[in-house]
Amino acid sequence: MAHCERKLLVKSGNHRKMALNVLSPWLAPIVWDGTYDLSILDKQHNNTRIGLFVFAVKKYIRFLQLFLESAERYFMVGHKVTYYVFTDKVDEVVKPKIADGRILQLHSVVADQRWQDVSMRRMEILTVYTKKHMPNEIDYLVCADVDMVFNDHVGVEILGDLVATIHPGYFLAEPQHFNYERRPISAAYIPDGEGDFYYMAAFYGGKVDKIYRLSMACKNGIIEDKKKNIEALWQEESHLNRYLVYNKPTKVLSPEYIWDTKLPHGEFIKKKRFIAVHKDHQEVRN
Ligand code: 48C
Repeated sequence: MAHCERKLLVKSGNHRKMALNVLSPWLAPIVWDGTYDLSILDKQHNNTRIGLFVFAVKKYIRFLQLFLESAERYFMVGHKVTYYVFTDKVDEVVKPKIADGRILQLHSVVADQRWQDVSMRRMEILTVYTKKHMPNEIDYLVCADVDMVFNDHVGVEILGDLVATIHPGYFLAEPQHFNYERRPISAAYIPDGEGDFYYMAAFYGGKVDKIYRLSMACKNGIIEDKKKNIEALWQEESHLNRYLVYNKPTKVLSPEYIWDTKLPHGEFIKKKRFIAVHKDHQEVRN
């Protein structure tokens, strides 16, 4: 959809529809199709090393093969990529053909009993790997959910110091309707009136050091809440949103970068680049 069409929609109605802009209020780019020249960006990044971090624990191992195969087809093609795959089932991983210049690292991780804890464990693992291993191996890190599939180009246009993706279910919503943690007792608390977008924890990234700081803050917030025997509304996604209110992303990705075909307003999303694999949540999480 051309930018001017989107701008017209922003004007209509009293809603801000901030997500349809191409710049955030703090002048961070909001990446929509047609707003960048990939040939220029690819030249700028011809030596850049990119990491893709993903958990595939317990039953979610079933999503890994398609995730990796689709990443080989659409994610940073032609660039240096290292996959950081964490699983409790290393011996069950089906390794797809990996192109030259790309590496698959398999790491073992404990399988927490609750799916919420598995999801939150990602932050703890990130604090370790962004501190110790990744600085010497990659320049930028992208963190993704595994029950997703790449469906169109995802390239160096997403790279930046600190990058987050607008949640496809909330890109036309007003901040008071965002799914923020609203209990002041939680470390993920965001007061009414604060916050710009509702970001989804299924696709975010940045420079390795920036992800170290983000993951440390989220891990500490999760621990603080656990000590009070509470858990944020959407686990580490709540803590991610809290962090990004006070540490604004330097680049924001449109819902082209996290889509779900079950959601409304798909007409705004000309390229559905990374889409949710439909599953029986009840079955796959227990
Ligand atoms: O790998 C697992 N195994 C689990 O049992 C639960 C979660 N996870 C990881 O955490 C996967 O990478 C999931 O994509 C992620 C949490 N995200 C979701 O369950 C849905 N995408 C919301």
